[in-house]
Amino acid sequence: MTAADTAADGTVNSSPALHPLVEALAERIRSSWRDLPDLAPLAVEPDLEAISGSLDGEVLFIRNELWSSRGLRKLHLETARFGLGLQILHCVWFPDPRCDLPVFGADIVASPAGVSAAIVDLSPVRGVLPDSIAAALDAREQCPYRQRRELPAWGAIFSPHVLFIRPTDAQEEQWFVEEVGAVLAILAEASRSTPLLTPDDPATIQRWHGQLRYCKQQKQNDKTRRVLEKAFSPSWADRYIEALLFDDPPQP
Ligand code: BLA
Repeated sequence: MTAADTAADGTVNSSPALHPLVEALAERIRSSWRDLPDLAPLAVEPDLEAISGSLDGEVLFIRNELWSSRGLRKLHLETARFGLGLQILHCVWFPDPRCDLPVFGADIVASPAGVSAAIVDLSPVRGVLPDSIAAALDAREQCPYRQRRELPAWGAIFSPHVLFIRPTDAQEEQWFVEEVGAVLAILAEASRSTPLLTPDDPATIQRWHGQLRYCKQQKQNDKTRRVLEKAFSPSWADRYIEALLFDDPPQP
């Protein structure tokens, strides 16, 4: 147990409770990667895997889980609490550029005032989504969420199927979890059957450039950087973003 696990009033808090939506979505994501082909843990620098401390008198922690599987080079799930009750679920599945697959991304921002942002997308890395994936996304039933949100300018990387909402009740939160599960099932299925091209194939190189652009655009989200800078420091935030969240994909 570390000092961070004991609150000022002496109560012990070894695993701070996460918002039910963050917890439920994290579980759904873990169960989605469990039966992917060739699933293997991905090495992560030990000081970036589990991070704990305190901020605003609250326990602060980050948990990072990283895997790879056939056709997907980096499956990343981060669950975190950053002080003043701010909780984040951040998840990106980066494809192997040899495989014609989109990037899966999801983010949840929750605070004591409620969930302000819930987003999920399969984002194209060559202009458009593969036809079979677009058709599968189109075939889903639409849920009548009450509050849809506008994307920021850097969000031009997202597909026309992006879902960006502020869930207004437990029902909508449940729809969102189901929807992420369905999107991941579409990607998981495609990752089993999509052929792997050679590293020097022009299509591989094009998709690698698409992932570089995805990371570049995500790094323009100042809201993420600001939270990390306040909880840690500007240089720590920079390393975390550049080395873990949106590190440039290695050349195929
Ligand atoms: C917004 N992201 C936010 C916000 C915060 C964070 C505080 C503002 C909340 C709001 O607008 O309601 C913070 N997000 C974080 C932090 C991490 C994080 C600290 O992931 C740490 C890891 N962001 C992503 C991914 C997507 C994403 C993968 O990391 C989408 C696939 C999207 N977050 C995203 C978008 C916004 C957002 C679109 C709204 C930005 C805006 O409106 O300007």
